[in-house]
Amino acid sequence: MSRLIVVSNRVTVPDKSGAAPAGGLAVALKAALGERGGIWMGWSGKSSGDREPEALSLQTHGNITYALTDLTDTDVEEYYHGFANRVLWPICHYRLDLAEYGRKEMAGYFRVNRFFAQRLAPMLKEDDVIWVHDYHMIPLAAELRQMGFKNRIGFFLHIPWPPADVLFTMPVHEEIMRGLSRYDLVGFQTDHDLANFEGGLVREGIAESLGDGRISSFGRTFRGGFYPISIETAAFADYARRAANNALVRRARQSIEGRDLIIGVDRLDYSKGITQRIDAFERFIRANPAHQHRVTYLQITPKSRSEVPEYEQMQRTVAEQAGRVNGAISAVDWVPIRYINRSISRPVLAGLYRMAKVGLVTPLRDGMNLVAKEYVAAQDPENPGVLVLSRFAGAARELTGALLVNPYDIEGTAHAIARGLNMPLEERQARWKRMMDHLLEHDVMRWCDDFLKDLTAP
Ligand code: ADQ
Repeated sequence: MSRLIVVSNRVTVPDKSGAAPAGGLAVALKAALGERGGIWMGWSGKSSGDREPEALSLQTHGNITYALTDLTDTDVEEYYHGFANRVLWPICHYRLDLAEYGRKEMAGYFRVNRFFAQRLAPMLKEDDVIWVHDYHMIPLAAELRQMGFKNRIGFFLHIPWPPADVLFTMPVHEEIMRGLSRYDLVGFQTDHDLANFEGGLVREGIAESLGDGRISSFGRTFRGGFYPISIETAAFADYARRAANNALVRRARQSIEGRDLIIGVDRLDYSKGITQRIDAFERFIRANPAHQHRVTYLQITPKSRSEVPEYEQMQRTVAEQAGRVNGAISAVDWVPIRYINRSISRPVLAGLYRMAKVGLVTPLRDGMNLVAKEYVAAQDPENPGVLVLSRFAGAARELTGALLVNPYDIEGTAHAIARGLNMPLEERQARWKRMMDHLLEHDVMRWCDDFLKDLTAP
């Protein structure tokens, strides 16, 4: 079996004990790398200031080598904050209004990808299979091809791919699409993303669909496919079952004093629809006086990308909004919204999901959204909660037992919260079982195997 080389912006390096990393993606990639032996390369997350980064830092655990590089301050600014997070992220999440184009940033993005390719090249063997992850690394295959590498190279995009009219607002859209055509397999989360990609290329007259996922474009034939990412379903369910004994989960249960729990868990990001969700919760409370005093909405939201101005602004907006709603509808003995800006360990998270009667997952746009899948996996089969899910999350294509909502429709979401809290047990069980059966079969290992099987197919 050929070695596997994984390249992604950030790398999950095991701690000194070699313990399994937290998070399904890291677990699945580590398993795939362990089976074949290989390298996981990416950015260390550190800056070398204005000096050229030193040689790769290599750490070997079993048959996996973790290869990390620092980046200069300028690289971090242009490639990461500038182009990846302020152009590609908003565009792929349909936020034309937030994209900030700058020639410097675009050039920095392509330059850093060339740098990654140059650092990776000396480690590559002829029959290595290379799997590149996410929007930070789109031009990597083109760089490697230019250096003469003929290896199988696959790409998986974790975020959505927008329709042509959105994508084409980006000045370098053609270079980006040419970059994707240098892979052998380009994987998206859903059939919608794949259709946007293929449709955009064909509409521009720069590609031909050859059927069966094969696309001919920029002088090459490659394949497109969709591979919905998932979680370690059985392991997560197990965490949740055992979480009843966790001291923090027990204290959380006591503290809600028998009220119904509604939970939201997201990185603080404008794509996640947090402000619309708080509005919907307020609307629900005002429209349903019988639920006043009887529900607690727990929103767990670790800060992310605080260096990017839109995110810094959002931190303030959400905190103010939660404060304002609490000020308006709390009583002396009831605070409806608990808003937490911290990361929570996975076992505790699993226990909190299980306690919640409603899981609110209402992004305005999301590649997949693993929180939706984790919420389902964590439920008690005898008494499962209800998932209220945005139709604009990739997960909505699979989780058909959820109450699907349009997150822009505040009243509709408020109505779904009420429906979830009042849903009879039998209906909850039937909806949950449909989703759980699907997730047990389609877990993250299956996602990884499916992608690699197609990438290595003759
Ligand atoms: P993200 O945008 O980060 O991922 P998501 O899929 O929801 O979004 O994954 C978030 C992960 O972080 C979940 O596993 C969740 O449990 C964890 N998490 C969130 N808040 C937490 C907290 N307070 N404490 C601890 N853990 C927390 C991107 C794309 C998604 C896609 C994934 C994977 O934007 O659409 O599903 O990659 O491909």
